[in-house]
Amino acid sequence: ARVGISRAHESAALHVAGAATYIDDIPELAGTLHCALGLSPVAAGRLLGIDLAAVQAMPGVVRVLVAADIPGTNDCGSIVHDDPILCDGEIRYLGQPVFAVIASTRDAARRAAALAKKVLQVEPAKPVLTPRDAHAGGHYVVPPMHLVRSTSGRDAEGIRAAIAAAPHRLTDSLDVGGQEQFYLEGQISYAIPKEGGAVHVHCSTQHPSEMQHLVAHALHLPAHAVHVECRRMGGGFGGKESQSGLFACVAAVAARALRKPVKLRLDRDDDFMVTGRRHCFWYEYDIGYDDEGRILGAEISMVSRAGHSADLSAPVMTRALCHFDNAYWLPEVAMHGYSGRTNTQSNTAFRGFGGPQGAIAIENILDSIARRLGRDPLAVRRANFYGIGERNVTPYQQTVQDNILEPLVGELEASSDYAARRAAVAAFNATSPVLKRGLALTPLKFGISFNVKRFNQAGALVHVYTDGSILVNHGGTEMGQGLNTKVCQVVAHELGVAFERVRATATDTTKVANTSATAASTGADLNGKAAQDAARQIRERLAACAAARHGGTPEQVRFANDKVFVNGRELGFDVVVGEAYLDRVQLWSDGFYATPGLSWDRETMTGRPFYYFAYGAAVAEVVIDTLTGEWKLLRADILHDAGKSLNPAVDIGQVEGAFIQGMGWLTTEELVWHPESGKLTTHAPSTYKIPTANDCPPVFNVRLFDRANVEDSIHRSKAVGEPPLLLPFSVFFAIRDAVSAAGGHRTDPPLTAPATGESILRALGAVQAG
Ligand code: MTE
Ligand code: LUZ
Ligand code: MOS
Repeated sequence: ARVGISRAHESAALHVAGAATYIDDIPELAGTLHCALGLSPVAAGRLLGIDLAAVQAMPGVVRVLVAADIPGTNDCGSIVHDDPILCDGEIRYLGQPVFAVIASTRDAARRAAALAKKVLQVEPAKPVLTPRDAHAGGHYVVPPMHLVRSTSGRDAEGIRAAIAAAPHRLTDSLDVGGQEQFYLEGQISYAIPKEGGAVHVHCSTQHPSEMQHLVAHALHLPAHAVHVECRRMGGGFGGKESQSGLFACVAAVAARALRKPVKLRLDRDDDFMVTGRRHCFWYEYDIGYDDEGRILGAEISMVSRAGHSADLSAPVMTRALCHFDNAYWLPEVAMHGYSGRTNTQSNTAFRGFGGPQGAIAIENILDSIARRLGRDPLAVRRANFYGIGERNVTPYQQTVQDNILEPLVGELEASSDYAARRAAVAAFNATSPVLKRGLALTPLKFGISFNVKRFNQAGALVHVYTDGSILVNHGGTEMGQGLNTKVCQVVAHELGVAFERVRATATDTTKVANTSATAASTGADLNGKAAQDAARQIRERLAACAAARHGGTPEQVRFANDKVFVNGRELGFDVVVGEAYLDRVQLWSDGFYATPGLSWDRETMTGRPFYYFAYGAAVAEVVIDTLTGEWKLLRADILHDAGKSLNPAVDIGQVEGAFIQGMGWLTTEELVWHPESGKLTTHAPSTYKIPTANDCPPVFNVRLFDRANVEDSIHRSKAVGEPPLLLPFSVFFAIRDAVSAAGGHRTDPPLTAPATGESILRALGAVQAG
């Protein structure tokens, strides 16, 4: 078998040797010019004019481009087309690209672009900066969404009455911050003009087909004249799903205008200032519950900070609403989602895509209910779990078919020694006045598929050469997650050959057309199936050819261990391939896959948006210093469901990475926009703190829950890219537990995320006062 086994990332040796080619490593063609963007110094207003001559006069400057120089459409919007490439007169946020400088060197381009502060004549206006202000003014990037479900046939009004009639009631609000993707390779595009006005763009992107379309529209070209290519990204995390578009378009417009290759590579600070990130959310909720902590009715409003344009904010909000249930059955629920329009960067996809923002709200609610009832939060969580055969329909009407919450959580509870450690934490806290420990177990359920049905398709192309080596190309992109490794494993398995025979090449719009973003964790599910389809067709042709030559039926021919077994004989794979070539058999094939069974009604927000669910759970133990607000993660235990994992080593890497990344979101990564100017003040690693290797807990037990997917996914595996980002909820709620302990568990801490030192001290102040 070539699947189900751990093997190193296909580029691991290149990564560690510094020999993997990223866009900026591609040898530059003679005559290559460099681009930098002039950014708006104000958050809102009108652009009255630009003193272009001053920029043009800077050393090394070849040309300055503005919106009017774009030959086609000035738009790089994803789904909704409301996103100008360069400012069209209306200033939407501080950091918005207004002009592009093309110069002989990158340094010269950047120096000239920095003149933006002086050469732009603007009439500033008062910016709308927070979700609260956007909501108060009714400013949204897409219409509000409502998802209402009642098992007793009530409407939203009736659900409100049910909440009011419940034995207990919880009315509260919560703030959860956004998060910068912080891919190590920043946004970059390198555009090369081709004959007849065509263009070839090397772009660090999760979505080459979208880049192709955006560039085609910007240049007013048919799609066939735009070639987009990406061998790998140095991380994407959702930040290169749509937002690589602006840079691809500017580089392509410049290359076309100057008939020279043009590279646009963002500086880290500019990357922060120009591009969006995870949406911060503000929630207000009203919950009715019983003595056991079971939720009887829930109403919640979620307001996100969408930024200046729609981008992916609508599907992000949809996923947030479809993950408010997380692992729990809600008999009566009314949810309202508002994507607030603000004069800030346009927020976008980030690992989890709204799912984490939806689910953390209910985890906060259950944690509060437990504290109010004086029960262990795990008992309250369990009391609300989805059932099997009953209490198993989600608010959006999808039946949860594959519920493994109880066995998974039970196994983790035992392996992490939860009960004994709960007692040990209590004993520690009883004698420790300053340091307080906290413990939490949180579960997750995450829906797999794009919640936009049409995106759930993929294509692949497999070539077998006459020497028996195999090249696979598919629509997915490699961003470090190991997609190419998995797809190569699938192809090697299908043809019964050694992994080393198979090579994956750059994602390329001229090879597989009309691809979807590599996103929603579906990369291996979709492209693995498409590549399997292509490889299977080649195997069947080889089998027919071998049987014709050597006897027996094609069905009896076996492919394994790099050999072909036919009519009692054992032949090398390359021998059979060579024979097939002589017999004029087609040795390459395309493959295609579309996820079955999906449906979604946008109006009623009901259907089956997800092919299946992935599950997981984590236990975290922390200690906080109640004088300084400092904290430390002492131990984390994780049990995560990757189905029958295609590659356990890669999947465990994804789980560990997502856990630490999500922990950063919920603890140290804080975004601050200046309340008057609207300037993002945290725009570099000096002021924005992501976790490092040192932040891994000293005890970090990560295991996969080895059980086949009930759906016919690729080799019964499950998608693993995003779901584990919800595992570090355990860290946040362990901190909340420790804060609560400082108040003698009498009150429910108003802890906001990220739980920075300041946030912890504020929450401590409240519990100690209460
Ligand atoms: N892992 C690495 N190393 N780098 C990344 O950029 N992106 C994540 C996840 N894991 C990412 C990653 C996100 S946001 C998604 S949607 C998935 O990988 C996409 O890849 P997949 O569908 O192949 O899992
Ligand atoms: N839906 C989704 C999407 O669930 N995840 C995504 O990444 C996505 N991207 C674009 C549109 N819908
Ligand atoms: Mo991932 S946020 O779906 O790119």
